[in-house]
Amino acid sequence: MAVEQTLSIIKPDGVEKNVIGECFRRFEKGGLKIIATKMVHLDQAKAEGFYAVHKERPFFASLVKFMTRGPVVISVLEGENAIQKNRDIMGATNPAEAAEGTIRKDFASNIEENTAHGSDGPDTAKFEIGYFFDAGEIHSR
Ligand code: IDP
Ligand code: MG
Repeated sequence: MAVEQTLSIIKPDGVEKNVIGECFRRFEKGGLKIIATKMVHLDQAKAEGFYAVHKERPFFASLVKFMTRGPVVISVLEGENAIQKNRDIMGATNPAEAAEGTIRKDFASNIEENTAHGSDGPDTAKFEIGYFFDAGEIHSR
């Protein structure tokens, strides 16, 4: 299994619920390393660009409004099989379907305000990491 990097976002609802540390603890306990992190308040253009793949979906405008309502914590996570591992730690998109002990099961309010984002594959991870971080801000170790 290869060492991978993936993009994580603790969404505005997660920051509001004050569970940044709890999410970080779960990443680290799950074998992932935080190799870059920052708190950012996304503006509309930045959020729209990030979710451009969803621009035709009915929930796009609402999603962008949610993602820009307060600060988020954006991180790069590194580890063996990091992309899938992060998605396992987050749980299913819809918290009603998320497994016990996952971030979304424990903290998400609904399918939109679902506390965490994680890249869904190697190409997406590469795009998403580059969308938020310069190479010099990432500390692989
Ligand atoms: P993912 O975050 O689990 O990869 P995606 O299908 O890529 O899920 O959707 C991106 C984000 O869009 C979700 O995390 C969630 O915030 C929002 N979203 C997805 N499906 C719905 C929906 O049916 N209604 C409202 N928001 C949604
Ligand atoms: Mg996705």
